[in-house]
Amino acid sequence: MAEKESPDGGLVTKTRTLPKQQLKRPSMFRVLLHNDDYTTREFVVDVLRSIFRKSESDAVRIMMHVHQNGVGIAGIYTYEVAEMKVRSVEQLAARMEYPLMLTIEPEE
Ligand code: TYC
Repeated sequence: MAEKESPDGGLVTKTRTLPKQQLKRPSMFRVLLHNDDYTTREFVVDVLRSIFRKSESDAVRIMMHVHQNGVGIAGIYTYEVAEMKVRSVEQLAARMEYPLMLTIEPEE
């Protein structure tokens, strides 16, 4: 940062936008899947496979975890991607009239 005399005799510090900001890792967010009594197991597995790109065995494991514990992690994404995934699942669930609920929470 260069310092020089300003016309009135005071010191002026020149500033510039540092590229550091752009290089920082983006904040990441967990998409949480919540249990309910009406959404079918098959639908939850399908959603985990199609929207969250899980393998069949991971999808079944996550669905069973949520079924037994009430909540589980569907995936971890930037906020924009997490929001888009939640919206996609909400549309699919609404079409089937399932009350499936998802939430987004910051990692850490
Ligand atoms: N509890 C549901 C049932 O027994 C299955 C289910 C699992 C629903 C996970 C939602 O996020 C969920 N049909």
